[in-house]
Amino acid sequence: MIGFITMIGYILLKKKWYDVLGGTLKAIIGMLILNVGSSGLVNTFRPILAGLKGRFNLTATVIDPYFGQNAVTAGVEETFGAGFSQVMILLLIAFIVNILLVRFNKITKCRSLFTTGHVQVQQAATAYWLILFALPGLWQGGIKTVPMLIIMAVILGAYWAVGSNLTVKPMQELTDGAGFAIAHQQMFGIRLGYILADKIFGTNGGKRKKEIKKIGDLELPGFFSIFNENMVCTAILMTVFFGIIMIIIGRPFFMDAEMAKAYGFSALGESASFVMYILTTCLNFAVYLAILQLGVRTFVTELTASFQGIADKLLPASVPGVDCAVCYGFGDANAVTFGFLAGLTGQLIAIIALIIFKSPVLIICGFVPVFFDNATIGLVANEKGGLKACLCIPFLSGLIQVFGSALIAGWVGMAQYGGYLGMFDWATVWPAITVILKYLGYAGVAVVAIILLAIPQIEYRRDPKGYFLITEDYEAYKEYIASKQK
Ligand code: ASC
Repeated sequence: MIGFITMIGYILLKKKWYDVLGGTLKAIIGMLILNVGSSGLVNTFRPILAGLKGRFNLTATVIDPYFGQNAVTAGVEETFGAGFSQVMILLLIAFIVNILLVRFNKITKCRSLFTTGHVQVQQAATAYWLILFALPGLWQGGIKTVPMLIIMAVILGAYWAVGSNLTVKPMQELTDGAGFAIAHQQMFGIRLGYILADKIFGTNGGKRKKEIKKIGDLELPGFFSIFNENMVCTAILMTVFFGIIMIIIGRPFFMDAEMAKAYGFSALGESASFVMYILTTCLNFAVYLAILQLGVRTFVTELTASFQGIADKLLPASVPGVDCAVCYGFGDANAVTFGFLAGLTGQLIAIIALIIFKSPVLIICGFVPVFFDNATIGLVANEKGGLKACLCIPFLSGLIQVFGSALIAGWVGMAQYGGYLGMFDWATVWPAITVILKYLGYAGVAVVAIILLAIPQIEYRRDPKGYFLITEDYEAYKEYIASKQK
């Protein structure tokens, strides 16, 4: 998808054929490098967190996009006998809704296109279940499923367009106008974190005189100065955190071939050292993060430069919405690690609370929500409100991810299939959408669509002059903001 968009963009810009080829290849290779990094992280650390469930024999729901997708597939098949193909049709129609909303952005004010394919699949699957749970009357079977898919697609497509649009401003500020938005699973979370960081910890939109101490500004004394180096910092903190978790899970679990197969890690040999196993596993965190950032650097410039062609000719004043990991190449690299650890702390406390209060649904943290949501939110929070914001806001997000997911997964019956998507927006925005649909029925569809589509209108009205300028010419936008503040 990224390669295709880059190619179309460069062709529209009338670049020479070899520039089109070179740029397209670089975009694709960069994306593949990014995938090596992010799937390395996911494949190495997801089994460890999920392993807590296997080790302690818990009946628990893992909040994780992949577990969530399996749960939905199993559940939809059992309940409706419907296959996954419907989910793919839903995805396609929702994507068309997103394109139309951006194409007519003079009216809709939506400026960004969702391009993150694997996330679209996960979200289409989860939205399919949530909406069908709320409006079971939609289900007719056969050809009559078309109206149902269209109704679902309007909601999902509006969420994609409106959500990614919310991240335009935070991302332009973080990246100094790199020209992309986030199309992922915590888009409302990013904007909320941005607003809270600014209002509570920052300058409140320039109204408060305050020097923001970002993580990069901290001058750490002596020994601590090694934490200024992103790779070292990540390696030490991750070894401590995951080391403790791996020790709690214990050596026998990691040697168990059956568990290794069930959770997808490579089993520890009879004579291998557990200490070395822990060390190499944990140090790999820094490795994958470095790979991921290299991938981002490789493709971002190609994608955003070529997207200019699409923005000029096909979708005016728009930017591409990309994977959240793309922003990890910007801002303070250590904010990624701190945001993650604060979020993990929040999640663990929330899980302990579920146990203490004997919640009928128990949650196990999944690596993807706990890392990718909170690292992203932490990065944005650090930029607006400094270190304190980078710790407090992801912490809060960690609590919300667990409580929100426990409520919705228990309510809609996904918990019994062992997984729920669990990312920030899917523990907040989507439960709210489900409640509205459940209690207002078909009128709820209109209510949800109106609320979603009103959001960019409100943002536009607050700054009609800067709203499109921020994507079209960031340097001019900065001058405009500076002149406004004088
Ligand atoms: C997700 C998901 C992943 C990661 C990845 C982050 O939601 O399914 O594999 O986040 O996109 O780079």
